[in-house]
Amino acid sequence: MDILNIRKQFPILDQEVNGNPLVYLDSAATSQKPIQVIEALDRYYREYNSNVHRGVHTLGTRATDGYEGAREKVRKFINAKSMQEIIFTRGTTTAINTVAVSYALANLSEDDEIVISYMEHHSNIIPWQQAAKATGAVLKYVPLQEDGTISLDDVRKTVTPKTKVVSIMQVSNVLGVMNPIKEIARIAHENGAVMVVDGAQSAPHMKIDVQDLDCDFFAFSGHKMCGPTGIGVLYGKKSFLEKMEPIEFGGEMIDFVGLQDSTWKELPWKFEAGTPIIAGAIGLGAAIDFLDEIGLDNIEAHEHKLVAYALERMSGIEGMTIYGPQDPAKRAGLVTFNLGDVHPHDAATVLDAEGIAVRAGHHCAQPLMKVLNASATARASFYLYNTEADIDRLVEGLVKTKEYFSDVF
Ligand code: 7TS
Repeated sequence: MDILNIRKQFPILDQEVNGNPLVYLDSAATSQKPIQVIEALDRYYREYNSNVHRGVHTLGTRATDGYEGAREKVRKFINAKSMQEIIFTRGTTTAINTVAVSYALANLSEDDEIVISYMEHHSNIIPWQQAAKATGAVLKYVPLQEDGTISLDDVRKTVTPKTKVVSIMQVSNVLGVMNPIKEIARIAHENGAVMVVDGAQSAPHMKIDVQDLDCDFFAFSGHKMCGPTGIGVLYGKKSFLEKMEPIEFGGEMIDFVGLQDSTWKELPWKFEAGTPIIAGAIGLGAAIDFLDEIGLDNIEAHEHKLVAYALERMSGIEGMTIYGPQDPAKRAGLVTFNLGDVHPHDAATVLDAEGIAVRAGHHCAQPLMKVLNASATARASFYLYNTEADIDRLVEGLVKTKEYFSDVF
């Protein structure tokens, strides 16, 4: 991978922040956008902005082709069988909420179980809490091992024939852990449950094959994979989606409308009420083209090298606590840490003064923070445009942070 050439395609990276060259280490929150995506959005608005699926005029046809063409790119990107299984949503959060409302409310009742894990993002906790409250189902958590990983033995102990839904993240946004989704899906299916995957932190960074994973639903966000904000995807197996009711109603999703009753369009449009996220989908399509050209395997290998280097360099700083597995082979491209008793917000503020962007806080994973016994942590997350030099700058910044707060060491 020619990183310098890749970096040139991200105009935002070429700037100074607080008098220092920007080091962007917050891609797990949202990734930067390459010029190809920015230009695709620009072209859409300048040349063929129009509503889709209606009218016969030329711009409308071009917009429809762009929107539906993006759906086909997504289908191929995750190897879904049919474009009917690809629903555009606002992001991972909306995708998981759709399953929790449309599938869980209709299919779960008292004493049924929903199984998630302690490492989940709030977006994969609260929709299930709400579904449990509404149906009387019990929400259960798979515990974590000492190093933050999930053991399949624990999954086998937690998932029972009463379990109707298992919903687990593929990659943790805090621990960097990669979960064995294929094996977890097998356990879910052996017990008659559906498998939902939160792919927000995996789809941008590794090859996804939903047929190989044999998951029933898979959710991800465009903005974490070089695409625009406001667009995401819910993949669902057609056999489930066909039986599910829409959660939003109105224009675009209907077939016939009567005074008292209406019928829905076929998949996937019955789940896309109202004017859809046209520019977002077109931008996501451009992001997929960009990522495909570089190759997800290359991106994953690059991030693996970066995380191994970061773990080695950062663990050399005295007072550093790194959360999650210390073995780089078990991790995706992010490192969550605390530096002695320095509050992570203070550490992030000192780093920001050096032009280094990291995230600090609970990372939308409060139950996990409890398990880690930390009220907050700082996180450096990597993507295809980061380099070892970025990590050197981070380490220098952390050494400065330590000096600055030397009274707490
Ligand atoms: N699931 C995981 C694993 C995530 O990391 C995130 C966002 C979401 C779901 C929600 O995605 P959204 O696009 O619908 O908002 N994670 C983060 C993060 O780690 N820092 O900022 C957002």
